[in-house]
Amino acid sequence: MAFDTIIRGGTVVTAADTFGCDVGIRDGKIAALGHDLGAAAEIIDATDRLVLPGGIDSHVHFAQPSGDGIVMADGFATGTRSAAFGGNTTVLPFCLQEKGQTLREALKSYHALAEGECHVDVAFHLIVTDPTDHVLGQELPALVEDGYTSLKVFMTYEGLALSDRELLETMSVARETGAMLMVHAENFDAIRFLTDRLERAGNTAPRFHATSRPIPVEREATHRAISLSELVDVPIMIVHVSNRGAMEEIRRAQQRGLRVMGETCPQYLMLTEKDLDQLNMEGAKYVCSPPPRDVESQQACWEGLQQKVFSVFSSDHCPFRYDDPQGKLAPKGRTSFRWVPNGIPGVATRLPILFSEGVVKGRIDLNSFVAFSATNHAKIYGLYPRKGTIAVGSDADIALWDPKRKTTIRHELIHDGSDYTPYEGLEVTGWPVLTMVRGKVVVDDGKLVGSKGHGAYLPRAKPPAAATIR
Ligand code: DUC
Ligand code: ZN
Ligand code: ZN
Repeated sequence: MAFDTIIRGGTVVTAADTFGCDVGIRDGKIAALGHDLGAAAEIIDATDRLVLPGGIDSHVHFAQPSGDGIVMADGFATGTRSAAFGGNTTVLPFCLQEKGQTLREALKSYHALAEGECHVDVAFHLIVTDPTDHVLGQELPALVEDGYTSLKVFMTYEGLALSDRELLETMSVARETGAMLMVHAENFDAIRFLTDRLERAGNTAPRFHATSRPIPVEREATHRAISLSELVDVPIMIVHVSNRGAMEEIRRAQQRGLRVMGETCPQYLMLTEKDLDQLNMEGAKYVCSPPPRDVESQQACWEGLQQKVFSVFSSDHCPFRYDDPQGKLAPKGRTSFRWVPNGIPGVATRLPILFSEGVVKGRIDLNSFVAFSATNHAKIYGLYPRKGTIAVGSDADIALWDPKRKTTIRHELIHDGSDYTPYEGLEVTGWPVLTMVRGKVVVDDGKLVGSKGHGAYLPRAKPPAAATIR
């Protein structure tokens, strides 16, 4: 038999092209694209289906420590399972360095949690919170060589935020090692100032989470991150951009020739701060940072995608259960929004939302959908061309989509560890009906057919996008 599997009769879509063709798969890789490919052990009929590169979600959080008494709703088993149901074949969760911990110690614990648990492939970004001389001088350069070729830094949060000096030092190491640097851009002091003032006035309900981190907080930090990266001459990725001000900062930097990239997420296209303003604690379901803004900000994020100011669309899946004292309804969170765990689930809904609201409604074309959902993630984070496209020699990571299927999003379709979806009741057109990871079908027509442990850890190359031009 020439092939293990042939996907027959579908329309293949890459970030560049759309064409009718069969896909021959052997040993987990794409071995041929063409017609009349001959025999295979298994034929998958893709008539009326789109054959897309499996989604790559380069911004998810699984099993991340999130504060006293708070437990993230997904570990690697449920998180990667939900990812597979959403048409994803690779995810990039974060490995958080806790204060006083070495990066190697942090990695050891995340690898132990992921080992044998994953349904889709996984690679780790590092989060540097304690940039000691040892971490920056020795550990980080060695880890980049070992395939951990991206890291995130925070400009806010107690225990996570770096000072400007620390940002510059960390950026310098990213530059010298060729790692991709991701920045969470919000001004810590401004948030603390506003939060204290709101609490003093008794404004503690979840909706004040949005009031405590308004647009200037994000815009200023985005501007500062860009300026600091310009001083060091290092490419950066501004993650989870929520509004026009921050988007325009990135656009201006790009127009000046700086290599500043941007990411936005479904919550900034679909939610607004009104979602946080609900009876009792219901608004806590939508507490994430930066917060959802308003309709004009949604429009700005669409423009950022349409005009390619943003290069990736990620979920920022950061799930907590709602009806749970270890989640959104933690006792302290009832006393103030300050203590409500930050983050919302979304790894399974990212792509159906972008497909329906973007492609079906004519805001972006199908090839851009593939670029935002897979190809650009692979290119920017050192996985291309093994991942992120449909080409001979690439891994057979494929999602079959029914572009016409109408679905009402319900939590029972999500298969994560949370107990709600922020998009409950949203009607979408287009749905991933089969997900294949390295030639093996893991989700077929709403059923999990793969098993834990098929997902592999992926060491990554240095991203060309992060290479310093000397
Ligand atoms: N930043 C993230 O990237 N995810 C969740 C919370 C946060 O602040
Ligand atoms: Zn962040
Ligand atoms: Zn995140």
